[in-house]
Amino acid sequence: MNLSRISHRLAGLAVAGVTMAAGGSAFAEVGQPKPWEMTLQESATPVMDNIIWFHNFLLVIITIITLFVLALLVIVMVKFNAKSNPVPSRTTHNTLIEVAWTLIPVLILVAIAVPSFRLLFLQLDMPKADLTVKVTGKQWYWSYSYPDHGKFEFDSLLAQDKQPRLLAVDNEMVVPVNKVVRVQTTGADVIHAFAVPAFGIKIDSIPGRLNETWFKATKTGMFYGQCSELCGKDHAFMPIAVRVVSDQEFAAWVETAKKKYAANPGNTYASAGAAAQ
Ligand SMILES: [Cu+2]
Repeated sequence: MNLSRISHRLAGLAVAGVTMAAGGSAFAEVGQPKPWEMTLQESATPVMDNIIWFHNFLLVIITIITLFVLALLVIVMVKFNAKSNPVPSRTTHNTLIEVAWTLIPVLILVAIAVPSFRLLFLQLDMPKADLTVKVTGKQWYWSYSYPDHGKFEFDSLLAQDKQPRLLAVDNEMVVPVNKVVRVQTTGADVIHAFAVPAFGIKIDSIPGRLNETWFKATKTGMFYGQCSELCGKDHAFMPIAVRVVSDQEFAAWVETAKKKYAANPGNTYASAGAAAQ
């Protein structure tokens, strides 16, 4: 193949790539799954940055260990089978090897434990929160309230006419960017779980209990999650949609939301449901 044909090919591929990117633009966004995605969702918080780093770090270690064990097995099968090694050695002890196979795994476990605990503390040791959002899991939708910003609560239900399919909702949870958001969650009926992959959060919403987690979104945009605890027939149809906006947009949204949800019939339903527990 001569040079001009190669460059022609490359140009063709580039055009195909651009077309695909344009066609898939509805999916090629952060905060939601992509077709043929093999890795974790792109991170939007410091906690998720750490989770991704830890995941990749473990992947390297586990790959090296697996290849090493595979190599040992292959050596044993080839070199020490009955045909090629008819008279087996009667060795029973080897101090150097025994020390090594005790010490090296200990060192590997310590190397895993240190970043693992650091990540756990990062997740569990909540920084000072800039705002609190209370999330209530219900069969089969979520309700959000903002106790720091007045008394309004609204329901968030799957929106069948919106994209992305099965993830879009009618009323999104809205939070400001680069702010520590404390999520307090509970269940009104059965156990649900509030999970947003790009934020690295997943926490059970349990009736009669208030669980807490936090996130600090460093990017604006839409981020989607799903209920992650089997909670009944419409478990798959109670998505979580979080819109991360600038401070000004958030303040404006709070003002509209206060009016919009002031007479929310969902509020009375929600409080009746909570009182019935
Ligand atoms: Cu649920």
